[in-house]
Amino acid sequence: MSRRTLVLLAVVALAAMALAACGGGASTGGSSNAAPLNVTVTATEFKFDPATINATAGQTINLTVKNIGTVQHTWVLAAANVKLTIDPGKTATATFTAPAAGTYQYECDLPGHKEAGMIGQLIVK
Ligand SMILES: [Cu+2]
Repeated sequence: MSRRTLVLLAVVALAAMALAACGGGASTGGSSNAAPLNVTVTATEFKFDPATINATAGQTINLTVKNIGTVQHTWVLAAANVKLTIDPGKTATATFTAPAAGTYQYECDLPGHKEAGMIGQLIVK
């Protein structure tokens, strides 16, 4: 084996290692690389539609809540520290980051509303 061949082999080996390192770095991005989730929830007496939102841990959620009912409602997700208060006929928005994997309840926290059915769940995977 000539000296030139050995040098060539060394260069090829180094290039392969560099590629492997790059590949490893790119794969650590994980779930936070998910595209933002745009979701619109309507609030009426007394429910949210949809009552289930699916997201990925670390995902940015652009939430719009439309109150198409006749009284004021709120949309509260304690796990992400989000609270919106929406007057009838109005729309409110919030942008937040999906928490770690799990199932989290959101609700309208006005007296009696949650009990009447104004709850939903954020399912994070
Ligand atoms: Cu309500």
